[in-house]
Amino acid sequence: MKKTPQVAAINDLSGLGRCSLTVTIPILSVMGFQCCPLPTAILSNHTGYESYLFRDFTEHIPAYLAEWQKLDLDFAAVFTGFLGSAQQADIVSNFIREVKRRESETTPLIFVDPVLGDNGKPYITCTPEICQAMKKLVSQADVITPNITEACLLLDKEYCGERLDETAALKLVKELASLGSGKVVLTGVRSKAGMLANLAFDTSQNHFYWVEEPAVEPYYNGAGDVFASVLCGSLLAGLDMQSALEKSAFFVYLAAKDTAAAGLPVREGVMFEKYLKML
Ligand code: PXL
Repeated sequence: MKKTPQVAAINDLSGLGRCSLTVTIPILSVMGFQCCPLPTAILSNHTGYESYLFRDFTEHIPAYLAEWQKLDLDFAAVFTGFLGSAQQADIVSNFIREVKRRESETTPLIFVDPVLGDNGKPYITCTPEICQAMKKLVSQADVITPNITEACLLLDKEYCGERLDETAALKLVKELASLGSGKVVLTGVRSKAGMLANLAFDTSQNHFYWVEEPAVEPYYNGAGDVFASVLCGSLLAGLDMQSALEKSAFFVYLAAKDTAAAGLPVREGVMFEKYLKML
């Protein structure tokens, strides 16, 4: 019998606020993957709340990975998100190199969500050193999924706002592609009034993809993590980029619409649970 494909999910564990591992684990699981978490940090709740406990997990990661390396692991993908320290980038980068080196039936997908900030500002724990270190992971990725804030941080550019037309968005994704990842997905583009676009550029095919959904206001914390998790699962399941983008954007749209209708606090994230079965 074939075993369930494993995905190493390298991200923080935030107890409240639906983001990172608490989003990626259920989504990848329902899509048929065994999600193997490596926590980068442990938080009581994400950094969008006024107060939270934050414990960086860096010092434990080498020993954690050493245990994994004793086991016969064969990851179908490595999914990375929020880093707890700049040092983690080196450790995770070595782990990715190791996963790529292993003999396997299929080439592992290296999926890097460069979680650094939103709305023009870095998250409070994302120091300039972490922003720099994230470039290393981006250069090893097959797919990256920055929002516009993260795109500007990765490119050392001044924040250009969320409203971009197709020409400006294409220019930005091509610049991001020059950082080394094969496929660049740019999320959260305000394309025209009332619409939210997610787009992608595939370097090897020189192809540009564009998917739009009605924008749901407000924009919920962790919505990017939901989008990236569905996209990763969809690409792993063999969907082409256009279909994978459509599936991920539609899923976030439906769940966010429900969350807005229920009038739930933005910081609690997207109420996606009841939609999981459609994945
Ligand atoms: O959703 C991005 C994210 C991930 N992890 C932590 C965060 C945030 C956004 O605020 O605080 C800990």
